[in-house]
Amino acid sequence: AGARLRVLVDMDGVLADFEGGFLKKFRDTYPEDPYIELQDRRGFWVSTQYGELQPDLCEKAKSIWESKNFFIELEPIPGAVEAVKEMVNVKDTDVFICTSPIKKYKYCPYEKYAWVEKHLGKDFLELMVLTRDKTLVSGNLLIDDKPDISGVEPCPKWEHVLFSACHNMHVQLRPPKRRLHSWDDWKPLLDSKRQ
Ligand code: DGP
Repeated sequence: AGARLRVLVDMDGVLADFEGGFLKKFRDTYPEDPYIELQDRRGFWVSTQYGELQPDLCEKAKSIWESKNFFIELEPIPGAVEAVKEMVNVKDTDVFICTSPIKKYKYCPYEKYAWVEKHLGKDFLELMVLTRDKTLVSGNLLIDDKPDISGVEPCPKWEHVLFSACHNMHVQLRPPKRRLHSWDDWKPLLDSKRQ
């Protein structure tokens, strides 16, 4: 009672449609090459599965998200913009956007800020946390589509709730780990952390 709830929200796959944006640009850029339908995606790393399909596709996949305008042009995940805009106004709740930039830094970090300003507004720039190690960030809840989140802190205080995405649909979670199936269900999830 009296305590505030701190929610960390991931960007790619949770707020921004990385997988959909990737597939569209991959097909436009390499129309002669095979590709993986979203329903056939397995594993978090896109380049790994493409490399298994055909060795040269690993580098071709990377070239897509390393290109200018990839991150800024991602579409929002359905319901995400509305949910986060509402979440920041929930009583006793602090929201941060916690995202790992790719190591090729020419465009990605800038475009992540630009995306947030474009879709959520200037005030949300205050809430950005860019880190390659999310275990360093303290919070009560981390909403993220990556099944395994690790780093230098062995016991992060947040509960990682897996946001469902095409690549993690078939991942079996070990109890008590749970999912957020879509942005339709975010309010009961936050309420469950307050009790
Ligand atoms: P996050 O969702 O915050 O954990 O960030 C992970 C980033 O990595 C995100 O921009 C998606 C991107 N990504 C997806 N697949 C691959 C991959 O195969 N290789 C690399 N380097 N990045 C990938």
